[in-house]
Amino acid sequence: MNRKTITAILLVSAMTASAQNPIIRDQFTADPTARVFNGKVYLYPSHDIPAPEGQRQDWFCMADYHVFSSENLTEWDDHGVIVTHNDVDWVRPESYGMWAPDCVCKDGKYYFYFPATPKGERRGFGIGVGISDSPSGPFRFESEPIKGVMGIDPCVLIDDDGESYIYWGGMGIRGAKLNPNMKELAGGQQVMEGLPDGFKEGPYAFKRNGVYYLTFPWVRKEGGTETLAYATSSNPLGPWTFKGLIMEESPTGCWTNHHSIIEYKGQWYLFYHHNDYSPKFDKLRAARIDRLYFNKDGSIQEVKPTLRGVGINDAISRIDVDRYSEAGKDVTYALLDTINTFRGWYANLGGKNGWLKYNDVDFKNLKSDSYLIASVKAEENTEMVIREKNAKGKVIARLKIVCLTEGQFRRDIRGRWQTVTSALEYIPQGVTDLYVSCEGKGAAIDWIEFKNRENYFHSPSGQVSSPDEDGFIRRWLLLDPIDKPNRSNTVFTDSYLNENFAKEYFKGQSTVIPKAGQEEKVEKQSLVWHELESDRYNVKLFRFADINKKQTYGVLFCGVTLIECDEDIPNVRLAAGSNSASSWWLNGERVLLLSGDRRMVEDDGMSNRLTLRKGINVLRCSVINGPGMSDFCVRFLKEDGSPVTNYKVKTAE
Ligand code: FUB
Repeated sequence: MNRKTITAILLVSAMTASAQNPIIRDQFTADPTARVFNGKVYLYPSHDIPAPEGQRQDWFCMADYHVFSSENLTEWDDHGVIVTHNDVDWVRPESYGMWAPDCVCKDGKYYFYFPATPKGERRGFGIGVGISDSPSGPFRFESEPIKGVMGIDPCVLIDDDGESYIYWGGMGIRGAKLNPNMKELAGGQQVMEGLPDGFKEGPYAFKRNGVYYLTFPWVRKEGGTETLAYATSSNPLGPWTFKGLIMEESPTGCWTNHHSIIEYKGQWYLFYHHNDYSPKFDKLRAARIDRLYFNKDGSIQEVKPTLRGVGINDAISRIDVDRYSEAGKDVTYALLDTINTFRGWYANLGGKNGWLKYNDVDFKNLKSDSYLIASVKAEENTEMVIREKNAKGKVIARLKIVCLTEGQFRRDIRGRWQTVTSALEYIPQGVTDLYVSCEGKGAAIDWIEFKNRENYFHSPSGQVSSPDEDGFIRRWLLLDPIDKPNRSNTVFTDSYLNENFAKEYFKGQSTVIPKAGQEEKVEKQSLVWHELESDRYNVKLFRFADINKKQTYGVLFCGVTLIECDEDIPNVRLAAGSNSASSWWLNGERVLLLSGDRRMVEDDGMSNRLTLRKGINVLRCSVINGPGMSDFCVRFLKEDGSPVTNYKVKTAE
């Protein structure tokens, strides 16, 4: 048999983590068939794309299939393209008709069923099979479609006794038994009996508590759009008893719906699609999930589509609160960008009913030293309050939003959107719900994210350390920042710096080796020396000041460290970078000045050739900064540019 092997691209990307609908947020996904394999959920959707030139612009256009998988229904891995319309022998190349697929597992083999337009046909569909040892492929594709089947939307049910049945859409919903090889009909096919009148397609069959369920998209009203409906039977091929709706017509006007139903970790889920990312053209759809419940008598409770979807959102991942689980009646939401709709939505809050709730946020990864950031905008100065659970819940944080008018330029603002941060008043425990309200006239919110403060430093252990493998010196004595109230960095000319770096701010500044905890009086300031080891190659001075609750802007930092060498190391250069200007002294002699308003770049400036003497060498630095972040990195380099690492670093003789 002539078969083709299609190699799946392994794990193309990990999707963003927020738990919300739609679930895939970087491409269109329709007709989502979910299956549970090996404890994970695998998703086999169709892949809608905007029609290229030469193709019908007003119709479905699908060239390939991706496979996705998830363990928590929140993070979805894209395993890449498993097959395109140009890869299968019997499929007409460039036919763009890779409609709703399915995949099942039997005896350790995975069978991927898909409709496509056969060669030689302009329209019409056959149903093909690909076989693999893994749910994400690669699949080997049969060179012929399944004989006797013309139609779309295949679905396969494997019964408890090992017999398999295939269902598909085409002049009603049809079904037939499959041969054990899973690629041929075992006998005749039949139209499924007992289903209501009206257009039907997209069958999805499953068995629960000995009852067969046949679920399907159904147009119940003349001129209407598709609902999801179901029927039951005691026989896999019917006749069926119609039971009712699973989901009403799409509120966003999407003409089609198409679904699958799985039980995963004790909960039933409905996968379906709407046209969230393409509100004006419903042939570009997006897969969604909501919980599904059965009544005691086996009937299915109607599922209301939600923005929130399912899954737990880690508090330290972005939380798109505009995909809320509940909201006050005046809350509205809108796309951030009507061209690139994958940028998502924002929610407008304000007034008495300006509240929303986002459920199931897990705080287990949030540490006590944490804060909140949020993307917001406001028409006038206002405050948003994040509480736990409801309007009376404990306040977690307050977001003060300053009204910024369009055109006002700040680095973190696009138009009037801004990122604001807030300290936390309270940290919830475990999984809980968030309640966001706006206590002003009105404001919009896109997302929030809780952040653990990073560690930038730790206390040194042991008397000595070494430079890191790249030669950067991380152990330092740093003095609390000296007040130098510069409002801008443009003043950092050589003459200004020479004067201000040469100035004696405290006694013994250029001669004494301070001790950790030692105090210095600088005018009215009482400053302390801190001994630390930087977690990074660059020493984050802004963070150092912030952690010690000292001023972060308009400051001068002083640092001292000791370089202990077993022998002279000649012909080395001190290479430093700093934000902003800095001055460097080795053994009392100034060896480098980095002037001007600069960012920290490694090896930004280099000294002349130096000798690191046998024994202790004292390295001092001063870094001056107006507004903004401040840091430095420093190392010694050999003549050939490689780092010098054969010495010890310490902070006490
Ligand atoms: O995705 C193309 C077709 O639209 C599917 O095969 C149908 O079920 C409908 O969703």
